[in-house]
Amino acid sequence: MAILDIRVLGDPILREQTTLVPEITDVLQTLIDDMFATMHAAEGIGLAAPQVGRSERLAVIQVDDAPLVIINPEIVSTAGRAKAEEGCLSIPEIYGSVERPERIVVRALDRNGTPFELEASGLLARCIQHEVDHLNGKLFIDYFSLLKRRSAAKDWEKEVGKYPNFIRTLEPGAPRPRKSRVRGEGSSEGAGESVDDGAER
Ligand code: K1U
Ligand code: ZN
Repeated sequence: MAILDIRVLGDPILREQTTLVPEITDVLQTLIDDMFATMHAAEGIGLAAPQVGRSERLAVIQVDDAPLVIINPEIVSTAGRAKAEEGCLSIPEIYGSVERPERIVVRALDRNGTPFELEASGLLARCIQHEVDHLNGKLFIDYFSLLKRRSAAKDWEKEVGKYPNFIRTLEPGAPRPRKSRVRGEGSSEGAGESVDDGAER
């Protein structure tokens, strides 16, 4: 299995729409295996194809012991609202609270091409929505208030230089540094640039 490079904020692929997967091939199975290996190496709980430079409508998720593959996913119903902190493997060191539906039903194909429907709540529901957003070119920072986006943009300016050509190369076995969180709504900071990757939203 290969550990793939992760594209970070500024790479245009993160803002592109994905393409429906027309058939399950051996090449796709290898991509799925590599995406799981990459997600685990990055200590994430999800990873969508655009984050590894691919345009297939596909994501892998592992919130608990059960790995989940969603191919051509559709969120068919939602209920409730919940706010919780999120991070993104494509925007390292930036965190923030996002309000989303608390419960969802997702319809997708599994890695064998078999259709399924899954009811999810809590962190699993949040992660599925975050990954489906990736497949639509949307990022969790898009939900931030203007003030918070500006603050996150300042923080990202300090980080982005670590990723030449917007590529994050993972070193196998190396622990991921954890530090700052995005400041809250009440922060006095925030008069900087917006989190600008050139995308129109
Ligand atoms: O798609 C990604 O960028 C992966 C992302 C998924 C995700 C995390 C948190 C909420 C929703 C979706 C991550 O795995 S970020 C790293 C992480 O493990 C994490 C960060 C904050 C809270 C919980 C987990
Ligand atoms: Zn993400």
